[in-house]
Amino acid sequence: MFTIQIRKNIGTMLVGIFIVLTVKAEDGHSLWLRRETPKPVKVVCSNKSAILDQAVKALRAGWQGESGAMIRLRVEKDKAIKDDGFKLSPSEIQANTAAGILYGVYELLRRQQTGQVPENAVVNPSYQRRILNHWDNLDGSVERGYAGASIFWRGEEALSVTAEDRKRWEEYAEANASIGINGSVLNNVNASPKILSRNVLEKVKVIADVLRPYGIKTYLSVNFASPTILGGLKTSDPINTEVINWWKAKVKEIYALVPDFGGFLVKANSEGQSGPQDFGRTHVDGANMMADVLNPYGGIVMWRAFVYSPTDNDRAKQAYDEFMPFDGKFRDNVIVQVKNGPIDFQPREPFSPLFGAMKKTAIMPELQITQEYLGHAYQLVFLSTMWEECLKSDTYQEGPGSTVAKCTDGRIFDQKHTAIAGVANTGLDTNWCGHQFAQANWYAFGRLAWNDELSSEQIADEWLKLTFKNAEGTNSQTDWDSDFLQPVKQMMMESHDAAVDYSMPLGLHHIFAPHAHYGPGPWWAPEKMRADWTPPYYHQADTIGIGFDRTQNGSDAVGQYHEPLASQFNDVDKCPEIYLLWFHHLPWDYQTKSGRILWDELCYRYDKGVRQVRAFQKVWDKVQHDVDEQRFKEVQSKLRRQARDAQVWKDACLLYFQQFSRRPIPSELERPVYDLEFLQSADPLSLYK
Ligand code: GCW
Repeated sequence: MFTIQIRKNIGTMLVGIFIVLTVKAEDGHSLWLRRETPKPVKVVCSNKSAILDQAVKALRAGWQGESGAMIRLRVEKDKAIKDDGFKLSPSEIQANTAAGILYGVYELLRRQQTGQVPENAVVNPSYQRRILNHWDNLDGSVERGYAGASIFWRGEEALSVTAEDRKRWEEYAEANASIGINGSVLNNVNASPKILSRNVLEKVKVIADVLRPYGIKTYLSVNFASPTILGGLKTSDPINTEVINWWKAKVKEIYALVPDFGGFLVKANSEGQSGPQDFGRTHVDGANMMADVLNPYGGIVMWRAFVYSPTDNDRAKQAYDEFMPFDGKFRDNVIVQVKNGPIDFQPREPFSPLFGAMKKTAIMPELQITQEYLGHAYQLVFLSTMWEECLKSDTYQEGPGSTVAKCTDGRIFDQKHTAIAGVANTGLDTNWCGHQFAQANWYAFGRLAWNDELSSEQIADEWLKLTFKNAEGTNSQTDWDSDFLQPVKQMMMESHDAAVDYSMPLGLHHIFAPHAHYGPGPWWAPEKMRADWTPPYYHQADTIGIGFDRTQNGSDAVGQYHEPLASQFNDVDKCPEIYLLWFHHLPWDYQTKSGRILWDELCYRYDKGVRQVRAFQKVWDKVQHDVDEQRFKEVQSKLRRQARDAQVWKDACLLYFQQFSRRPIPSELERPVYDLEFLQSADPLSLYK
């Protein structure tokens, strides 16, 4: 009887162990770092440091190469290796820096996991600084965040750090390191001056200490009026000696806590934020003052060019008009941070004309990973194709081939620092990003920041393999490539164009319902509202036509582009159709490339976008057997909502614009299902849940 009891217990234990081993939850928390059981590997490392320890640990935890193989990690300078790049061979990773070794390790593991043949290679980063900008507020909220509260902050009064915080920051840091991200700005560009108060800085130090072993530098966004608001000075005038001394003391205090602190990110004289202009000074005065203060410590200033004011000047022209006269006047540790497009992270914009035009100023592109204008965490939109489109756009500034990438990554202009920023989409949600597929955008940002020539297709391919291959509870691996990888990759590749089509096709932009920037609001124009904060300013629809005239006869925004682009954008026959209504106001019966008149083409595009999302639903349902249950259901449910909301976009825009075009929706297309009155009175965020 005794033996029987023991047997029973062992039986129960075995069942228990079995369950623990097999049901590791696929909730998305492990991101693209889901791990197979590693094979043994011998690691020989030339030096010792916190970052190298991390590299060794990662290699052991993820090794999928030959069992018992030996890998040497060697920090030794080599001319072919740039910055924190590395040299890979089957048995060795060499780098100039410890961080380079860490990136080499992750590259090797990625190649193993995605089935790439490990080849000898020197792999160098495109940008030196590859930075996430967190729009996280000290109270724990995240501006334009859709994945839960801040991973860094939960109130000025709650600055304690728990073991759980540390664990999450470590996971966050490892995820970043694995894709080459090496900087984090910990707080919102709409910066609370309190970020620089002593007790908050002490927490910054703790965070920086956690991120450092993963090669990540810490940066802060600062409020230009801090000397007044925090320091009690009468002014924050950048040429005032007391103000300069205040910044000097503050920067000294920061470096005492965080010796490798990266520098400041500044949103000045933009959307109500204080800046040097409040004191009769210029962006140059403000940025250079901070740059001089940071310089002795090796810190940099990232000064944003996102500026526009309620003038008659076309909003799309303002950043260029304001910043071009300053070219060559900034210190060499100032980098001007420029959003990808001239307006504001719209679903599709032409590249900002500042890229390549400021030839004596370091410029860094700012991309938005969080999907403020592209469906929040409700919609599956792979942003890599949009960023690739921007980075590969030819500015012609230094002859053909002067792409945005080349103009900013140091290949064309000799600049001391190169950098790229992405506005993060992380939060406390278990899966970090709200939507399982939004993780792909974080991943893609890191990969493009590392290599701005990578194709989105390769990025999607890698991400899908790392994120979904051998998903828990699935076993149909035989045709995984053709059954899962190919169709899902294609869906990702088409998803941005689809979102543009069902929301703002043919160059339309900023026709959102206000504030939330989620649903349609082309009609929204309250009296006394600043015109450039209302959609009619951007679409300009009337009974004659639609679109913003930015030609030479209009606002002449085309004139900010280098030839041949200026002429190309100016000429309606040559303007790429994706930017048609961005640059032109055209009659409803204008003949588009398809042979259809503009109104009909608009109807077709909206309809196409909606149909594509319906097709995405089918693609996803078909791969059910290749995805674990939780992630399958989550994505399935979000795609349903995306399909409903795409329909709302189509109906709202077509029925609204139809009042001007006075033409029928082509009879072969699906009819609207919502009434315009209903959509106009609805709250776009709560309506379609
Ligand atoms: O995209 C707009 C957002 C603001 C944001 C601003 C900016 C942080 O609507 O929420 O503020 O741009 O980039 O500064």
